[in-house]
Amino acid sequence: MAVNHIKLDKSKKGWWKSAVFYQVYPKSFQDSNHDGIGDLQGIISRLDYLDQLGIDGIWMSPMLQSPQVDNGYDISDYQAVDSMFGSMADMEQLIAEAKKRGISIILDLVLNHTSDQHRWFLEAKKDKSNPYHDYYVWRDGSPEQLPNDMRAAFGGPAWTYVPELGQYYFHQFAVQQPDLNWDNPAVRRELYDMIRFWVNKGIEGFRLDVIDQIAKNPDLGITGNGPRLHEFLRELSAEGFQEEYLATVGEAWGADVERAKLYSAPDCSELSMVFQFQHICLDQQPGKDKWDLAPLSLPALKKCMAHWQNGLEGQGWNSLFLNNHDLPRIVSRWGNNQEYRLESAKLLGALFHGMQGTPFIYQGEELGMTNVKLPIEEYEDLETVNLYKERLAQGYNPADIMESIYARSRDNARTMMQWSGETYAGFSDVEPWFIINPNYTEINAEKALADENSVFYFYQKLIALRKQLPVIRDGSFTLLCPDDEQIFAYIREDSNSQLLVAGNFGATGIVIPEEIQKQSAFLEGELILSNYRKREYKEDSEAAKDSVMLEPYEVRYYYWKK
Ligand code: TEU
Ligand code: CA
Repeated sequence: MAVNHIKLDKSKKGWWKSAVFYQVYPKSFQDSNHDGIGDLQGIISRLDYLDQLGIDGIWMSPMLQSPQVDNGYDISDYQAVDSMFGSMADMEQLIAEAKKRGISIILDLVLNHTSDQHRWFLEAKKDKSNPYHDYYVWRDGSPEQLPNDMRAAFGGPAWTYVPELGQYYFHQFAVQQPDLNWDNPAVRRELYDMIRFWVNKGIEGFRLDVIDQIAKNPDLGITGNGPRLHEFLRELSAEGFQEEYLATVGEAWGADVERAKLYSAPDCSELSMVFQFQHICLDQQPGKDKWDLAPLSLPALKKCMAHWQNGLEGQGWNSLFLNNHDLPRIVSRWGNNQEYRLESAKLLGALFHGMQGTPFIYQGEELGMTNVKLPIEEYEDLETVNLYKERLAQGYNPADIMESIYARSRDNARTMMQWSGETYAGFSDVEPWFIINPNYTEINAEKALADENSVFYFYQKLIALRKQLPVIRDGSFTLLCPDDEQIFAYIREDSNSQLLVAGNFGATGIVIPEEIQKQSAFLEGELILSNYRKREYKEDSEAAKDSVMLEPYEVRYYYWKK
C-alpha cells in the first residue's frame, strides 16, 4: 500500500514538530569500502531506504576524528571527519544527497568533554601556565589524595592524576574523556565557532550529548543540572543556533518536566526539545542503577508518559523514543521477543508515535531487531566491560552480572544493521568490527520490504499519519484506564477530531474496558490502523471496528472527525 509522504518545509521554525527522525550509528549501519566498519558512503547508499520509510531527519552518532575509546564520543577534532568513516567530501555529499530527499542531517555534538588526544588536552597537560590548561577541570592533589570521591559513569574515580603537574583532571566518563571547563569563556567560544562551521556546511540540527552535565561543579559534587546550566544553554542557543530552522535536542538524563520547560521553551531560548529518560528508568530498582533490574509496571509507564504529555503541552516539546545507541532493543526489553515479536514491536511504535512530540526511530527498530546474548569476552562497549570487572571484584555472582548485561548492555544496540540474509547481513562483505545478531537471516530489511505486514510498513504508516492528522501533532492528551495493568490507551483531541489509541500490552487477549468503548472515536470513528492482519481496516473494518477483544499485543488507532 503506497503511502504518500508529505515533505516538510524545513525553512519554517518548528518544522521538527511534524517530523520523525531516524538515528544512525554510523559504525554499525553500512560498510561501503570492505573494511567491516560502517561509513558515510554506506549511509548515502541507504538514503533511498530511509526516504521510503518516510523520515525527515537523520541524527548521526559522531563520525568525527576519534581514538574510538567510546565509539566516537571521545572526539579529538570537532571539525574533521574520522578517516574510518570517510572524508569531508563524503560528509558534504551525504548532506547534499539527504537534502535532495527532504532529509535533514542532525549532528551529534559532544560538548561536555573531548578525547584525551584532542590537541587542547595535549597542550593543557603540558603545564599549568599553558593557555589551554584551563580548558579542562584540574585540582591539585597527590597520588594518594584524590580531590574527592566522585565516581565516573564508566567505573572508577572521576579523577585521573597527571604526576608531571601534581594535579588531577576531572572526567565524568572514561579516563580518556576529560571534561571541558564550561566556566572558561574561551572554551565556549571555541565550541560556538565549531557549531557555526557545521551550520555553514548545511547541518540542519544538533543532538547535544549529556548537555545537562556541562555546568558541572566537582567541588560541590555536582555533575547534572549545575547552577549555570541554563545560562550556558541560552548563550549556546544565541551564539550557535541563531537560525530558526535548526532542530536541536538535548540529552538530559536528569531532566524533569519543570527543567524541560526551560530546555524546550516555545521561544526557543535554549533548545527545541530534550531527551528525558524517566520512562526508560522505570524497570530498574529505585535508587539503583540500570544494571539492577526490576519488572516494568505498565501503570507507572502510562502515568510517566501522561505526566510528560500533559506537563509540556503548550509549554515545551517532547521527544518520543524507546531506543537509542545506549539502550537495549525495546522489543526485547518491553515487548515479546518470541511469538509476538512483530505485534509487540508495532504496538510499542504505535503507542509512542500517537503521542505529542517528535519521534526518534533507532536503526533497526523499524525491523523489530532484538537484543543479543554474548560471552563476556565478546562485549565491546567499555561501559559493559568495566561493569563486569567492577561487579566481579565486588563479589557479584558472574551469572547475575551476565543477566544484567544481557538486559542492559549498550552493545545490544550496536550489532550490525541487518539488511539481508546473505553473509554479514548485507552490512559488509568482510567480517564486521562487532557481531551480527545471529537472527539476521530471519530479521532483515530485505525480508521486511517484501512483506506488507512487516514492522517497516507499519512504521511507514505511523510516520505518514503524523503529517496527515494535525491532531497527532497538536491535539491534547488524555490517558484512559490509568491503573489498568494490561491496557495502554489514550485520547488525542482537537476542535475537529479525536484519535483513540488502544493497546494491549500483554500476551493474552483482553476485553476493551468500558471507559474506552464509550469514547466517540470507538463508537463513531474509523479504524485507521491496526497491527492485526484480519483487522486490516480496508477489508474488514466493520468486524474489526466492533470487536471488543484486543488480541495479544494488538494496537488500534480509531479516528473520528467531529
Ligand atoms: O550517554 C550519556 C550517558 O549517561 C549514558 O551513556 C549512560 O551512562 C548509560 O549509557 C545509560 O545508562 C552519552 C552518549 O549517548 C553515550 O554513548 C556516551 O558514551 C556518553 O554520553 C559519553 O559521551
Ligand atoms: Ca567502511
